[in-house]
Amino acid sequence: MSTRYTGLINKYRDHLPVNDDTRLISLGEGNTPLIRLNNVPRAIGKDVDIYVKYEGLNPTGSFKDRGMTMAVTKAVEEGSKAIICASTGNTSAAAAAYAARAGITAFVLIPEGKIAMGKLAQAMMYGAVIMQIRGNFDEGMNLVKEVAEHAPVTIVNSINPYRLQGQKTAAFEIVEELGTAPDYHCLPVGNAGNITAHWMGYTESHKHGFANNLPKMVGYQAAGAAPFMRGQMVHNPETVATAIRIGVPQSWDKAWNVQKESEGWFDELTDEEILATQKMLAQTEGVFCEPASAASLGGAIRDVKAGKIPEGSKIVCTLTGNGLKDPDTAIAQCQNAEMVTIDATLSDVKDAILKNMEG
Ligand code: AN7
Repeated sequence: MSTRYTGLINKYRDHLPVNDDTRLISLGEGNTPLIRLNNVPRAIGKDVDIYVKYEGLNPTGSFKDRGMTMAVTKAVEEGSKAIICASTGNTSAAAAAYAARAGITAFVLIPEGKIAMGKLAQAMMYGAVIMQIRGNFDEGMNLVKEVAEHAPVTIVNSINPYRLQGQKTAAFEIVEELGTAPDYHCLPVGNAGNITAHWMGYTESHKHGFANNLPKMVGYQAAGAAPFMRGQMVHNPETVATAIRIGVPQSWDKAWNVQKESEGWFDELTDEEILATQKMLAQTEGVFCEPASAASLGGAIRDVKAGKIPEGSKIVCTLTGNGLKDPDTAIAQCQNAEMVTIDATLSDVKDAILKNMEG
């Protein structure tokens, strides 16, 4: 029997809404590494197990692939010839790729000038029809909902219930690897679809007896785009973490239920904290995530230090997207990087080495 990994729908088909005749639209998504951090717990001097689920290693570089394989598989099964989404970048990249794979059209609405360069390159390269709107994600989302009533397109934002079905499989993978659910699961929150999907995954794992515990779910937002902290929608969201520059979360009620049921909480981080965490993770563990993703780890570290997450805890932080998606923000943060320009001579190279070995 072949053991070739062919994507998360095939692996978890007994727990997903497909049957034997369904044509699966897959790029081998899922099965991402759960990396145990070594240097971070040591640096903060706390006895905690912190794992990062590196979703940036999905085919288009973010967790969106988990939901998109499912949403596009069902759209094709139902006869749809086109999909549409509003996006801060990653959903558009995933929609474009899976539409290409399926041989259908992807329409994507993105906020002009506010998506990371790698994500724009992806949407262009995969051949989506791109509509840059003079407006933000929330305005784009409203337009998508409206136009879907007038045009033959399937919405593949996370209001499409198949998206969350696909995304719940990240929790299945974590339970399989740890043999249990973690004590705390921390995620960045924008539309709050992913935190909702993970809770679905954990509760299903629990119901089927794969895990005998449930995690507390903790959601971290960027301070300039933190409706869950304000207790109301935010009308002009702003943050360097453009992926989560969202003021009107589409899974608002669902995420509040997750918080209550799991006995978790929401919190917020400043842009400075987000960027500092992104850089620290790259430089101390060799893991490069995008800014939004770093909110999960930055928040977890702060809550561990404060004792809100007690010592002895097992913590999983989802790193939702790959750092390569946003090279501009990365380079802008590293202006003091150890980079020198020298002549192409042995002596200059040797001098540079010796100078940088000092101390
Ligand atoms: C890297 O692509 O909403 O709370 O349009 O790209 O489930 O919305 C992206 C969201 C976290 C937030 N991290 O997840 C989009 C979009 C990254 C993201 C989130 C997003 P949700």
